This record gives sequence, C-alpha cells and structure tokens, in this order.
Amino acid sequence: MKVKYFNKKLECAERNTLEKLQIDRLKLIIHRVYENVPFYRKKFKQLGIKPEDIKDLKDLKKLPFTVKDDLRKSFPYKLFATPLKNVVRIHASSGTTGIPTVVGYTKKDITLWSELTARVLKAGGLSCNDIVQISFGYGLFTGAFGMHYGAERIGATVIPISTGNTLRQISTIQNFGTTALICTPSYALQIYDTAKEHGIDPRETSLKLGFFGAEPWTETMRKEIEEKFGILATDNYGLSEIIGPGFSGECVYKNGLHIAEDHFIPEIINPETGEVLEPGQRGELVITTLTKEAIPLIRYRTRDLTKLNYEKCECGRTLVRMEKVKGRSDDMLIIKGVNVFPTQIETALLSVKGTLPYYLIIVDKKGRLDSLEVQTEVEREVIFSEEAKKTLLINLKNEFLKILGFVPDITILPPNTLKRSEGKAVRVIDKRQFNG
Ligand code: DLL
Repeated sequence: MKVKYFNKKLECAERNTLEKLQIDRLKLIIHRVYENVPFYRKKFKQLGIKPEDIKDLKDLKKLPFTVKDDLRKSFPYKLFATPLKNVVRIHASSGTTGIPTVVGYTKKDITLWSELTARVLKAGGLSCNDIVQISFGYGLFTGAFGMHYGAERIGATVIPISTGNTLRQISTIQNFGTTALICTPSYALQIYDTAKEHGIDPRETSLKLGFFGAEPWTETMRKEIEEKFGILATDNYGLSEIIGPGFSGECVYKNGLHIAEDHFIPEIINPETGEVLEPGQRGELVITTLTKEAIPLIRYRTRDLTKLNYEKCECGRTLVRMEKVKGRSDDMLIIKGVNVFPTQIETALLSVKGTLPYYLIIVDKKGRLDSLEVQTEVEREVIFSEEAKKTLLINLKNEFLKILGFVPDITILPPNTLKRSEGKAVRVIDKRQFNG
C-alpha cells in the first residue's frame, strides 16, 4: 500500500523525541493559561498548583479537568487566552442543551489546523492530484472549514459544495470528476441512495476516497460504504473544543486513528473515578492542547470512549492510535440493567441481510422499566414477502441476543421512512424524561 506523509519528521518521530517536545510545550502552555485565563488560575490556586510544579509528563495528572460545562459558563469568550483582536475565526457547536460552546482561532491556530487536517487527509491517501468535494456544512461547524484548509494545503482541488441538495452532490461528482468525498458517514449513505434512485451507480464514478467522521459509525457501516461506492473510507475524529477535525485520523491501514501528539496529549481515564488508565484500557478520552493560542484547554474531558495503542503502525507512523470511537459515555443506555451503545445496535442490524443502514432507537419507560424499540428500514422485497420478513426477524433476534444479551422490540419499516440527515444523524430518541 502506498504510504504518504505530510510531515514525516513529526509523524514518525521517536517516542523520546516526541515526549521531550510534549513536556517543553506543556510547561509553556501551563504558564500561559495561568497568566492569561482567570478560570485556570483560580482552579490551579484552589488545588495549590503552581506552573513550576509541572516538570514531567507524569505531573499532568495533578492538573484539574476541564469539562464542557466550563466552556458554557465561560460563554462566549471568557476562556480565551488572548485578546479578541488576535482572534481571526470563531466556530461553535450547538449541542442539545441550548448554550453553544464557542471556540476561537488566532492566525497561528488556523495555520496549525490546516497542517493537522493536511496530515490526516494525506494519511488517508489524498494527494495534490485529487478533486475533493466537501459535503460537510460550512458554517459554525468545524468539519467543512477544517478539511477545506487541509485539502488546499496539500494542493488538492477543493469543491466547497457544503451539505444538502443531494442531487446536486451527485451531478457535481459526475461533472467535476470528484475523487474524494468528505462528509458524515450517514450523509454518504444518503448520497448513495439518491444516486441509485436516479439510476446512477456510484461505483462507476471517479470517486476513490472517502473521509468520514463527526459521528460514530461501525466497521460494518464502513464496509457497506466502501462496497457501495467502491472507495477506501477512512475515519476522522475531532471536536470543536480541541480544534475540530485534524486531531486524529486513520491512515490507509485503517487500524486506529493517529493522534497529532506533537500538539495534543491524550489520556484515558475511568469516567466514574477520573483515575488515569493504562494504555490499552478503554475509557474516556481526555485531551490537553499543547500549542493552541486562542483557547488552550487543559485535560479536557471529551466523554468519548476509546483506548490507545502506542505500537508503531504498519504505515511507519509512531503517533499513538486511538480506537474508533464506539460512543460517548453519555450515549450509553442502560436497559434492563444492561449497558447498550447505539453502535452495538448498528452492528447487530447491519449484520443481517435485508436490513438497510437507516435506523432509529427509541427508549421509553413502560411502567417502572425502561424499554428499547429499534426501528429499522428493510429492503422492499422483504416488506412484500411474509416469509422473508419472518426470516429477517429471526436473524435479527439472534444477532441482538449475541451482541446485547437481550432482544429489543423490533419494528421493520419500508425504505425511505425514517428522516434522513445531511449532517450528524440522530439515532436515539429518549422519551423517558417525558414519560418517567
Ligand atoms: O464533529 C469535528 C469533526 C468534524 C470531526 C469533521 C471529524 C470530521 P463537534 O461538532 O464539536 O466536532 O462534535 C464532536 O462528535 O466529541 C464525538 O462525540 C463526535 N465525533 C466526532 N468525530 C467522530 C468520529 C466535530 N469519527 C463530537 N467517530 C465528539 C465517533 C465522533 N464520534
């Protein structure tokens, strides 16, 4: 397989070189937040920590966590470590609770961000010969702008089409000769379905690569997308609080997402106790930014669950790899005492022939017990055959038993019933707060 690097020296650095860089940068950033962000100064003082106390990477765990609520309470600019006159860009994520979290970038932050997205794009196979269609939404969301600057930095030809108008997405792929598609995995599926409805086979187009992310998606979903489009599909992870896409991404070997460790320190903690876990143990990802100017964050709790692998990758990169994110700790449902992640339901559904990759999970209360209903679209042929319906239901029940240990209520629906998403898909409706 052809391996490409954007910054080989750093992507393949020896671990001790990387760690030396990390500790030097950590010391600087700790001084900077202490001096410039009252929120951190107060927190450090409460814990009796002075910047000079941070001498080693091991000292990181002495530092306090930062959580999403700290950003909300600092709305809009109170966590910024630099005067607004130095901030050239604002992004925000809306979330579900109302107050958005606002983040800023200095000119240097934007240059760094472009380098980091250039790295993940190159790792996933992009080159200056590619024509890149960016079908993430341009706006306050970091997905489109982040990938846009990285693709330009590589010298690829960028089509900033944004999301939506799915038919136009397809004609653009055809007319402009798009070779790489960038969007959420759920939107990629919608592009596929719309193409098929219009008699176009995405496998026959010029597409070769897909860079997907911004929401959880399973290996089964990846396989489905790769087969449907005839492309190599890589996963990209990031969050606006930290920088956006570019934090980590898969290389062509698709075996974990390389984290840009020269700019971020990842830790994995037990989400209940906050204790730092050993490499290889799964828990909540915590990130410290080392070089961000506008809004540096110390030990930011992402709520995303993953584990870290420090082994050198087949691609030659030494940067630690994080496992594909299976979900957020706050996405976890507890049904009949069993922990369930939406991605487990996706794996079960897509393992059964006849289902379509569109589903909705409805959690409710029946009396005092929680109930789980899984609605899934199935192929048209299944809907019209009692026999096929029966077989599909038996197979689904077996898969659920194997993966979840119990069988939820299953509702099968004809194609095109569930609401489609152009950005992040909504997979779960929790009615418990209304009916509890
Ligand atoms: O989703 C940034 C991004 C854009 C990443 C484009 C990749 C590609 P936010 O809108 O702030 O930022 O949402 C961040 O989305 O904490 C995860 O829960 C989830 N998430 C992002 N990427 C992945 C992924 C962008 N590849 C939140 N797999 C994060 C699973 C993901 N979850």
